[in-house]
Amino acid sequence: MKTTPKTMFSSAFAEDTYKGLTSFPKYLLSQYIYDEKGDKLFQQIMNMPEYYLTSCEFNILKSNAEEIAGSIGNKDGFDLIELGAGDGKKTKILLQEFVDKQFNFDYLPIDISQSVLQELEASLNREIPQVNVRAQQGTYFKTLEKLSDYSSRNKAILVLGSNIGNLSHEKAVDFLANIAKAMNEDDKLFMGFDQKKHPQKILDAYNDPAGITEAFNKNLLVRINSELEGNFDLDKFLHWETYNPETGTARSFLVSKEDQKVTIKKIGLEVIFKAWESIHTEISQKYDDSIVNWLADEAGLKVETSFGDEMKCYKNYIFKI
Ligand code: AVI
Repeated sequence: MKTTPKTMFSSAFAEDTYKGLTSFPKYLLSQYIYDEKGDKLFQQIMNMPEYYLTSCEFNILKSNAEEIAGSIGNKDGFDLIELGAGDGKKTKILLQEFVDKQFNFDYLPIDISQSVLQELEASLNREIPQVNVRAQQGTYFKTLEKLSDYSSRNKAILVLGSNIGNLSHEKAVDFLANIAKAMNEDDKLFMGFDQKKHPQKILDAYNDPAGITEAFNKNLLVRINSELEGNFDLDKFLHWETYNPETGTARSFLVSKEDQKVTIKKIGLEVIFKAWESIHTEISQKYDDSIVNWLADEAGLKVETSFGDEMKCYKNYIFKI
């Protein structure tokens, strides 16, 4: 493998790719899956029958909209801040409920993707024009640091889709602690956590026969090819999913089917793969009440209440400080 001086990296993506592919074992960061194509593939994943997370959370919101809106909304006026807003399909249930209840609120969706925010704003203008939208583009962590610049009143913070599951427990505690720091006494955090369940159901959700999840995972290689002048041959890698029921961690890999050498020109790297060597690409953590309570405790949050679906697949928790 060639080594490269650190100063030549043109972006965080270039530097993280270099670090990940020169480590042992090799890894890439799942956050880089999400460019325009990655966003579209994730939309498709959310509509797959195997990816139960979306419909479970949708059903929880639908069945409990009134109680949830009453618990997280504030009659004196508040900002509803959503981290990782996506297409807002599930959030619209709550937005409609707040509008019906005549709460005085602004909706602040935050997402890394500007195009996702534009589409969300346009669809809200069409569907629920009464909602005052103040979209913010940015990463979770950066936006949380500056939250007091955007919002000076009571806050309800939403993180849906079990997005926290893509973080290790250590990073999840940091994330929750950062949210807790931004919260005042009357503020609420409403967050989705995918639950431990039959391991086969989890494996099926992350390994669909149509190959959408495979394309989503391989989008990391597509991006390296196009943005860093790499020459990964996608067909020479296998999408592989594992689930450990002891820890509740689903892990995604790309596995090299043969001995091969890949060149990534822009970071001056030649990567040697032995046959069946892996690149770890993503974790999707599954939870139970004791893990969620432990994370909350570590981060200085308290669970106020939770809402589950009938199949016990998924839960949304309300936290306060
Ligand atoms: C965004 N995140 C919560 C998804 C998940 O379930 O971990 C990303 C995903 N990866 C494969 N399928 C969906």
